[in-house]
Amino acid sequence: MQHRQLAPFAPDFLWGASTSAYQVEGAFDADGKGPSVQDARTTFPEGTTDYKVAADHYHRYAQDVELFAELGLTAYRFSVAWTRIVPDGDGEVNREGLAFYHRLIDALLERGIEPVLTMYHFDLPQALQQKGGWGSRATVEAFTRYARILFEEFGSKVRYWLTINEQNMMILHGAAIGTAGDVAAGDTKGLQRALYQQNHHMMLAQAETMRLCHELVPGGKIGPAPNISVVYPASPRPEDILAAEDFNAIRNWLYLDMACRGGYNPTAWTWLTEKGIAPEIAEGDLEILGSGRPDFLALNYYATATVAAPLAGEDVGAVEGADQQLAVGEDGVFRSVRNEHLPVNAFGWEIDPVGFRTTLRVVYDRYRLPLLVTENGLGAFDTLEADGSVHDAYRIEYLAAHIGQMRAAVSDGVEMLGYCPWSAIDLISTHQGVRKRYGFVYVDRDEFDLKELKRYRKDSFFWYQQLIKSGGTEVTAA
Ligand code: BGP
Repeated sequence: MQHRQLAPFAPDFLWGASTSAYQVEGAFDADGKGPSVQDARTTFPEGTTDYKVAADHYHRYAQDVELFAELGLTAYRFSVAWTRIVPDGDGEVNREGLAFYHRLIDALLERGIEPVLTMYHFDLPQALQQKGGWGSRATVEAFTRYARILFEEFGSKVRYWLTINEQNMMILHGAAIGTAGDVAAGDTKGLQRALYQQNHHMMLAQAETMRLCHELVPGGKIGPAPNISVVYPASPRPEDILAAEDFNAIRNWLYLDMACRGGYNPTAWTWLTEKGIAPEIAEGDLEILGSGRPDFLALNYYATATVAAPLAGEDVGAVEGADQQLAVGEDGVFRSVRNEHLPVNAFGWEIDPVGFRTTLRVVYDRYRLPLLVTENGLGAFDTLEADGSVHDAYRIEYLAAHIGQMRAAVSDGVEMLGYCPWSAIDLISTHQGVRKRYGFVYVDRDEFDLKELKRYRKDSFFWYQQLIKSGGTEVTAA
């Protein structure tokens, strides 16, 4: 649909940016913090850094918040490291960890920046992982207890809460993200069965947490934060369309149906049972799953996926794909294909701004809840010039195109709460090191040479600053 005139963004639309604790904070063992699964990782892709220092935001948060204020952010989406609050996941509470997030949140509030708090972003306490991680029901209890601590501690300051970041990607791509634990070593079917049991437990934890938020935080709003993008059929062939619907159910609706409707998506459930990888559902689980409801839906969007129906008996490749955006295949269900209509970035991820509009519309149509974009952005190799500038016209072009399509979605009738692109500041990628940068602010360090970790404003910083000032109406490419 072409609009004769585009609708404006609401005056209270949240213009934000995102980070996650383990990718930005560093200070991996400071002030009583316990190790997370990311700290316990012993292998990293060749030539890439670990997360020990990251962007050192833990020590430099005050300076970083100043930069966010100068950028004009009205929201900042960050995650709390569970291991700073409860170092072993279910034991003693670490006051120093709580104090750090109080300082951060207070600094944001003083500058009129709305904190958007993710409770868990890929960094399960290693002590819980050693006791079975999400495969164990005890982790549901540990998470709910941790959630209660956060609500009681920060409930008077934080209005927007996110439960679990990209639960669907932890299930579909856990090995690449570093969250799959030992199950990654198992056979394919055993691996999938273990992962979907973990998934079931995370769903329980999420439902309990959403219920708890409404009980403990007056006026608090909470939602899930999966990675959602519509799946296209490779052709108008009916079999391809069915394959796309199947992958839509497995990739997207399984997660959102559970969060919003409290039950398993029927297509996804049929696939799970037929394949023999359905989770065990204990007595009372369905009541718990039905008892939590989100107030909004957060979603991370990078690009769409495109799939075809597999040929009879075709081996469609590994179920565990290379990373979040490089799609997987499922024997007898779908095969991923490259979409020739879309360009790709330097890391092979397709770029699809129109797919962003479609995704927002489809999700809003299905669930009728306001949407908050909690990630979207371009990973690229940036160059710091001798004069301290960083010319990232490619990032401006990417963001401008996506914000333009988001405005079209608003004009289509989608209720949008805000937009928090990835990332506020350079940080460490999930598995491609610091060289894959997303930030508005450049952090001067290499994979193994930390230099001085000085901050520099990129061209995209000044561009986003202007855009925010204009209320999102000045969406111009570089
Ligand atoms: C999302 C994650 C983020 C982030 C982003 C970019 O899946 O929620 O943590 O890293 O993707 O991915 P990458 O770092 O792999 O480029």
